[in-house]
Amino acid sequence: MCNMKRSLSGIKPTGNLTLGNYIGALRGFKKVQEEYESFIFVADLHALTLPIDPQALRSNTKDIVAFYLAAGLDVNKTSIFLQSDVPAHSELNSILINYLYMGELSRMTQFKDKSAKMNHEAIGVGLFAYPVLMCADILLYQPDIVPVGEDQRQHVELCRDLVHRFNTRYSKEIFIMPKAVTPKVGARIMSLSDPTKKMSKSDPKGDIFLKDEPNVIRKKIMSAITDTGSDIFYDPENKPGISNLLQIYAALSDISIEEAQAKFKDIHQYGEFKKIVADKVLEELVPFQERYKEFLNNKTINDVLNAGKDKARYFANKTLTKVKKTVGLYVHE
Ligand code: AQP
Repeated sequence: MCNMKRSLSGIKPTGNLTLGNYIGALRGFKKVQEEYESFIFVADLHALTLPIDPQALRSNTKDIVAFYLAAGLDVNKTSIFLQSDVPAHSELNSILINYLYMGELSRMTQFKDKSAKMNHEAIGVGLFAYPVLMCADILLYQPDIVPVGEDQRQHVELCRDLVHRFNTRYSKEIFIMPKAVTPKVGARIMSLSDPTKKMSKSDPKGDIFLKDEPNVIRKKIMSAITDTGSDIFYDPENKPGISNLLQIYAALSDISIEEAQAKFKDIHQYGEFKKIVADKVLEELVPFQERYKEFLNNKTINDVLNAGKDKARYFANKTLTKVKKTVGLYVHE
């Protein structure tokens, strides 16, 4: 058995993946698998928390697997699987839902943001309880780290509270304490049309989609909202648009914001700056898109998912059994 530390993360197939998903999550998964035994899943059950067309859900799911492979996930290092292929996620969810509180769940930013746009009477229970399922997703694999973008940090913090509560209640280390790991640069990519808002696949205004044609990506960057000045420096409060583009450039160049800023100190035209940012985005995304198309059209996806499912079920069932015994459920052969 492998003694490496473990990592777990996932993406929900609610729409076309964005540059935010790429920089905040996907891009980091490849690095993580070099140091951690890695589990990466498609959070398809989470996608049901808001109404979604079944056909779109299926094709988004396949897309994400192809994106994982295109991002360089190696099936010998990372188990890639579907959440719905591992029944233990739903089973652990049924247990953990009794260990989290209404007050905690109602304070989650994602729930508040998404439900604010809805008629109170029609807010789905699944949307409210989303973080419980996310706790189950994480804890089944006993990961040391959970690589996510900044918006998911709060859910991982809630999971940490749950681990503390659960382990204390049963006076045993049933769950290992997971830690959210966000990228140093690019943990919250903002919308290009409103850089005070997160770039989000379910609110697609101002998004760069990973499937956008290169000319569309360039056009979107060239018309990104900025302020009226002409100097390039990082000031998210007063220059959110320029700061967002700097962040994108720095993240894709694997340099700090300060280094990116220094690079542009002699440029005093936003147009010239945007062109360099667009070149950088395309340099990264064009080969990525080619690999994605190859994976989407060959037959490896099902094999990858079958192998991932077997490994995930093995680990998940071990944890589930341990939890069932701990809480007093009668486990028998
Ligand atoms: N704008 C972003 N910047 C950096 N990271 C981001 N992530 C999402 N948006 C950004 C990270 O991508 C991973 C997958 O996210 P998810 O699909 O689980 O859902 P989410 O966090 O709610 O992301 P979206 O794109 O906004 O989805 P919808 O619109 O469906 O709710 C996570 O690690 C997330 O932090």
